Amino acid sequence: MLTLYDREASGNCYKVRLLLSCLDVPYQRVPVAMVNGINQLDADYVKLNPRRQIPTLKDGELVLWGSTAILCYLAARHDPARRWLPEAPARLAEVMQWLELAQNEILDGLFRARAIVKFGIAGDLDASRDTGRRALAVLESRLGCHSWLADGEPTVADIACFPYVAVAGEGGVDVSPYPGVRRWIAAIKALPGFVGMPGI
Ligand SMILES: N[C@@H](CCC(=O)N[C@@H](CS)C(=O)NCC(=O)O)C(=O)O
Repeated sequence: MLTLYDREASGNCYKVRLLLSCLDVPYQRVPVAMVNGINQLDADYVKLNPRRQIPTLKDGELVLWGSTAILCYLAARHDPARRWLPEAPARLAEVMQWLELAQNEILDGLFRARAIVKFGIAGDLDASRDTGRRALAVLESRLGCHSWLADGEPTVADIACFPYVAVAGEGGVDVSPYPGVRRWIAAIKALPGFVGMPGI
């Protein structure tokens, strides 16, 4: 049985829960508490994840940290048709391109703005909101004329970018000026196996 160390309100953990649900893979959850913006971790957890972050996934002896690595592992391991993580070089690279956006402008912008507003984490709120809007503009450049980020069907790119876009309003960033992004949010919510998180 897979074990996911996570927290309900964490979008990075929710990415993993969403893919696991879409793939219909069973798993157990170990909740990690946060106090004043700091994960409450014991020494055993830090051995699993020296970055002291969540999510962490355990699959037997294999331990993985970082939502991107975990999503790619799960898609490669549990989707033999490789729809969620295509193998063709150009399509794989397109997926990676959006995974990069998810780990840069989306985290530096939408994630951080929400963390500042909702969890009192330190940071520059205006700069984070500006970065978040830049991320939304990049997404809109694709989603204004395509259904999905990397191909004609959903991939881990969509799963990785979705959570902090869907809760952008919690950080004071409005998605209404981005019609392609709004349509894509609705399309993800309609996926078989979709599960939400608080705020979505
Ligand atoms: N790049 C990492 C970011 C993970 C991350 O920032 N996790 C947050 C919770 S959503 C965390 O554990 N923050 C506590 C910390 O960084 O000390 C990923 O995608 O998994």
